[in-house]
Amino acid sequence: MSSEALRSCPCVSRYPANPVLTCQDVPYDSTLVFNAGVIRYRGKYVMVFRNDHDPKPGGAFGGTNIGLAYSEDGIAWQVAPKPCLEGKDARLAAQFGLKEGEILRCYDPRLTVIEDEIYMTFAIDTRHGLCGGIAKTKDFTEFEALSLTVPDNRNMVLFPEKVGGKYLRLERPMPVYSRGRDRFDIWLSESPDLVYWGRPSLVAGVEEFPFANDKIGPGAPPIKTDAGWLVLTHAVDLDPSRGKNGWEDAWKKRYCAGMMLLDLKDPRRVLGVYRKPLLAPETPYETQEGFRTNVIFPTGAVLEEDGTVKIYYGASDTVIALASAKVDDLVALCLSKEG
Ligand code: BMA
Repeated sequence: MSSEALRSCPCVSRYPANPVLTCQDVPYDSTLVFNAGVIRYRGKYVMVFRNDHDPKPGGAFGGTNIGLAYSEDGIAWQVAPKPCLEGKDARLAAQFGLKEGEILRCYDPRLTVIEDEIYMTFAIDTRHGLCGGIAKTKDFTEFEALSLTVPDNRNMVLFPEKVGGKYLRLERPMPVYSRGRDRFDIWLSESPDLVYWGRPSLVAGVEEFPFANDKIGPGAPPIKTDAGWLVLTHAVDLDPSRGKNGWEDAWKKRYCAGMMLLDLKDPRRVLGVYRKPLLAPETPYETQEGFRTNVIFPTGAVLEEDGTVKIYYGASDTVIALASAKVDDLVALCLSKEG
């Protein structure tokens, strides 16, 4: 695929004063603040976000942790004084049944409330591969680790309620050995208890998203609508001719936000995929100013009572931005043949 210009869907509006969170808002060591899980819980908005700090030459970072922030309106955020999860925490490794020092970092958190309990899913880089973790928390000070995938799997999101008596998650394994290169798709598995997961099914392949040629992955946890489960995704196209971009020597990918609608009773069944990007990188904070430019990575979505969906996304792996759209428009686009 060539680097043709991609445009965001006219149904979505960016918050004019974006970004809503940057490293300047963080009262501890922080360089890049991005990829945030967001819920509305007991009258407040709660956010967990990826925080990379201590930049090294060549684009690496000395540390990554998960930060925590609260908001009254989902727009103005107050960051808690300390990160809420450090991957190097020996207790966390032990809870997952891993040796001390095995976890290198935790990142890209998503939040879901199920039956009034808070669950966080996140990527875990270990010395022996990249896994997905699920943990439960009451107050973001203590986490109870519930489940760890085998490598390589990440971008896990939980459905906010059981379907057919089972907990469900979307996930994105990375079958490099068998697929030969990045060619990654969205899968679903189910669980009786959030600990044991099985009965995996392929939900959508990258080829279903015409503007992607590389990989797709679940973005925010599914939103329940009358018409089906609305799922925001990321969708990536790769162009080998792309070169220097942002702070990195070379960056050949472009991440857009996409979306699809899954059947309410049988979410393994796709009712429709929107065939164009929901959000494509367009603004300076998405295309020019960041560490790794041309990245829109949606990880949080909150459905408001008036039918507006607040969409939180990492922009350029550097800041957190907000966009909004009407849920009915998003559903209609997933079901339309447009594009
Ligand atoms: C993915 C993850 C995300 C990141 C994205 C774009 O593979 O590492 O954390 O936002 O790439 O760089």
